[in-house]
Amino acid sequence: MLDKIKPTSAVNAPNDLNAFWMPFTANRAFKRAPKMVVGAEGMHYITADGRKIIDAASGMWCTNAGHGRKEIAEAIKAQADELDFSPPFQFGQPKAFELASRIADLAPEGLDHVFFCNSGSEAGDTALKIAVAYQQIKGQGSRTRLIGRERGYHGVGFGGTAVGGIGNNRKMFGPLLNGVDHLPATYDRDKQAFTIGEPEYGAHFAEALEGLVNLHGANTIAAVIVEPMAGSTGVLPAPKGYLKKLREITKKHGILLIFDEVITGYGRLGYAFASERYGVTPDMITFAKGVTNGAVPMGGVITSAEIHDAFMTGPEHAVELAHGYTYSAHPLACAAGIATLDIYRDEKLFERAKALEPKFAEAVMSLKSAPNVVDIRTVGLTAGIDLASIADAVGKRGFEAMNAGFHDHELMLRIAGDTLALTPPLILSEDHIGEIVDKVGKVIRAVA
Ligand code: PXG
Repeated sequence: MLDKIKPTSAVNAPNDLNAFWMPFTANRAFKRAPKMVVGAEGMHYITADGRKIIDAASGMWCTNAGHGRKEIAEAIKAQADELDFSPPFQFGQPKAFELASRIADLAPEGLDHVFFCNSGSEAGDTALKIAVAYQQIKGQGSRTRLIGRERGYHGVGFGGTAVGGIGNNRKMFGPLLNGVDHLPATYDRDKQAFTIGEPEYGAHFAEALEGLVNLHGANTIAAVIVEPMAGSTGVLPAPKGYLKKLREITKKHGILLIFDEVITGYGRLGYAFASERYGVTPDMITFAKGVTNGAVPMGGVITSAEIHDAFMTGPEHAVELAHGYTYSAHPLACAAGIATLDIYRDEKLFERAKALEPKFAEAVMSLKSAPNVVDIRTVGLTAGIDLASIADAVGKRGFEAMNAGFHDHELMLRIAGDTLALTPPLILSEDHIGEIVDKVGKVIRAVA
């Protein structure tokens, strides 16, 4: 299929890049030297100038089943023909119920209900609002405080930005939400550098929650939200025992625990959800990205029966939760989601990720002695490689590495400052692992 895409035609390569204000992008640099893709299949993108580049990023942590999956495209097409749109408020369509049941089946026991939205950001804000509303319904209306974590990322809504802990994402946007606080990040390079999997050191970082409880009073705190593996900030796996400890402390104080599994969901860590890997069941899980293999926007929140049922009171004609989106459970997204979950099941992709994890980790760790590498972390089929920053130009080496990868080495990777993030589709072969690591090594040397 890739061979059939004819690059550089007027259709595939727009000649005016001015109008599109690109998200989270260095716009001027992009428009001077565009990194333009026009096609994709399996492990590869094809560029506007006809080169085939290997995708070490699953696009943006989305395409866990690889690109161009016919089964998903066909499901979307068939759905568009059959039912293009239906209102999600007060009316239903069968695939929404089917997909919700399928997702609940994959989720840890006790998490039985799915609220759909269209992105990870909406999922984060939805979970935070449900948490506050739940506390109110339970007669705990003073519990409105929300706790995130330094270096956390929960999308770009005002709620997600407020509980998020990446300074650059917050500093231009004013006071955000009132009544938010943050746990410390779980990273200590001196104690954790070059760890494969969960670091031995760092469970105690969860105890900072006791400090916040002392400071604010448990009776003011609605929920804590964390990523089981902080992805956007540059891949920080949870230390051993950290999530269990967080669960114990939240439970003890009547605080809800939300896992943001927008990245860790759908196989990234070798399980349907990271909650399963760690044997820790939160009260809510947020998801997005991999649920549709990135093919149609979709996100959602999985809640416990306890939370859902608390809302199911009052007169039957009344809306129980005044929240939702026009495109919640959009028919095309539901069709894509069902087809995606079929692929994950039939090709055993979560199991495949788990089986490949040690080989992937070992291969990536071979870059330890490459120039400027100051730490490498791996977990599941994900790795973060920290490069030393150029003095007075934090992020420049990472940015140049991403550009060198795309323009010179047929490699797509993600960056977080000077950290290179690898998170390939779960379909990759051992040969692909070798190819990716070889190319990353070349890129690291190119920006030395
Ligand atoms: N939570 C987490 C944990 C995420 O990683 C979101 C929420 C927000 O999802 P939406 O669908 O609203 O974008 C994300 C998104 C990167 C990168 O380069 C990752 C994300 C977004 C932008 C860049 O690692 N993750």
